[in-house]
Amino acid sequence: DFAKLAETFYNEQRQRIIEIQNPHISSLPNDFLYHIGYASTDDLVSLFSDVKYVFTGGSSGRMQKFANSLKEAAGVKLPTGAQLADLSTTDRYSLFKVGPVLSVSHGMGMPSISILLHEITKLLAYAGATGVSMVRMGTSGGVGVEPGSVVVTTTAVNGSLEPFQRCTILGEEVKRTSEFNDDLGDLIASCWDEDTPIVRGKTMSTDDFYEGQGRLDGAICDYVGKNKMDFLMKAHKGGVRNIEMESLQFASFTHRLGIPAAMVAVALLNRLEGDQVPASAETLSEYSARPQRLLASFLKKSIPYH
Ligand code: R2B
Ligand code: URA
Repeated sequence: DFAKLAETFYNEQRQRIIEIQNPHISSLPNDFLYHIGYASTDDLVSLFSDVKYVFTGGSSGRMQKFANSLKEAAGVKLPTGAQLADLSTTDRYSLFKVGPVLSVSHGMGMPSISILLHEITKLLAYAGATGVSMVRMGTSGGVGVEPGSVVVTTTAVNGSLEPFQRCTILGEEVKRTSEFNDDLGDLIASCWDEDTPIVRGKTMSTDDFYEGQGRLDGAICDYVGKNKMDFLMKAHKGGVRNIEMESLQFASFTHRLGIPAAMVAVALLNRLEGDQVPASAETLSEYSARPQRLLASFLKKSIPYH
């Protein structure tokens, strides 16, 4: 149950500092975190040393709404009339802080979330933050799950269904493991108390929404419906329950640095039944509020363990 698992998890994490694995960094007189608009010589300790969670999702509007919805769970009460400000000084990413939580947008796709992860991680390392966990919340295409289901990822797999990311670095291919932290995933999943389904499973992460995810409705398609279904069924048989575009990068980055991370995404549709995202704006917004409610409930239960 939550209490027992949380006790163990937070005992292990509480003292952990963020270790940047780059020997060159320490010789920089100033490190400009260009895309979020901070520098290592800013007073990052007083701004960010109390951060325990980075909750990140694609769109800035959603992350702002989410930040506002977390005030109660985070035990934060703003003076009447005050509002959370976007702390990013650029318009690439939005960054909101609610007590121990950073609610930050990452844009779409792995290149976008990669830049954010490098800079937010350095920011928190410079700030001296301890015991930080990271969670991506998002939307996805379900594979053999009911639309509206919440999927908490075990392992991210690439578009070839392999449990690692292939990165090209200095012209060479490097493979990085893309596992999430199981305890964090279990803790989060245990907080769902609604009747709609929640599942643990693998997430396939691709560099494209259309051909990369086996859709038949892009502007280019050189395969037929049977090829698509064969592949999706193979993915499903291998344990894949949803498809999106960032978890592989997110898992490989956090795994490499030893930062506990989890990934929570609602399935907007079941890809075994179609490709178009059919639901009304109202349904879509209700679906995408599910990961938010789950994380708010997780946060509320977790605060006493910090
Ligand atoms: C899910 O939704 C977006 C594409 O529609 C992408 O950011 C993702 O991972
Ligand atoms: N996001 C994706 O990447 N794929 C989907 O099918 C839905 C949302």
